[in-house]
Amino acid sequence: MDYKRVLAFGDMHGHFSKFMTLYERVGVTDEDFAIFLGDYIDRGTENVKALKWIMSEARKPNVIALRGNHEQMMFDSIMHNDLNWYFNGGLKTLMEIRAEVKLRPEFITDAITFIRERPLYHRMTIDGREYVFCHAGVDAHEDHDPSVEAQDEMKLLWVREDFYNYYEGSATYVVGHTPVQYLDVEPPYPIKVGGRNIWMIDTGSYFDGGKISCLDVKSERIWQSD
Ligand SMILES: [Mn+2]
Repeated sequence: MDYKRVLAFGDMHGHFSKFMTLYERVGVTDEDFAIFLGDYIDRGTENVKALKWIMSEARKPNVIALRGNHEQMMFDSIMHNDLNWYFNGGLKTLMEIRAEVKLRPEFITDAITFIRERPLYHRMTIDGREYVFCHAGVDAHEDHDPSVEAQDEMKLLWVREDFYNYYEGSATYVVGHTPVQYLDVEPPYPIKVGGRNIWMIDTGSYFDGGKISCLDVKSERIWQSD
């Protein structure tokens, strides 16, 4: 299938209204392929709205919704009593989920199943070039095998410097996870890391002046939220 655009969307983090300003600007159709890079929840005020929307959107045949480290923390908290989520913006999300479960008890099972089924990466050849979409990246530091298949889950979800300071592969990675503000990119805008085949498109939705961004990897055109 030859799609008109291949659209990658960065972290929304519970900023659902802000996300919708982006989504409307992009105007996704059935002729596009859309990949969401994860982190739908935490740090915003519309976490359940964001989660419900992506749970529904991900059923479309031309949409891939990856797992982010925040979905993983939510899963580990609910399934294994892991506390990490509470220190990373999860408490607000948990309160929203409790309110939703009062109305619709099956929501929690649906959400957990959704997270479990999320792929950690998506590989695609576009116009003869290889692309890998994942939440954080791969550990490419020294001894490590940098291929995406060789990585453990934690790396794909959490890696930062060991990816963008070391990766030298030919496949182009498109990632979220590390806001470009961490690399002093102001105003926030997706960047192609110098000399590396890496697109970083998390533009820090929850920071002051932060945005949510979308990249069409075919044309390298970029859209941003309010
Ligand atoms: Mn994130």
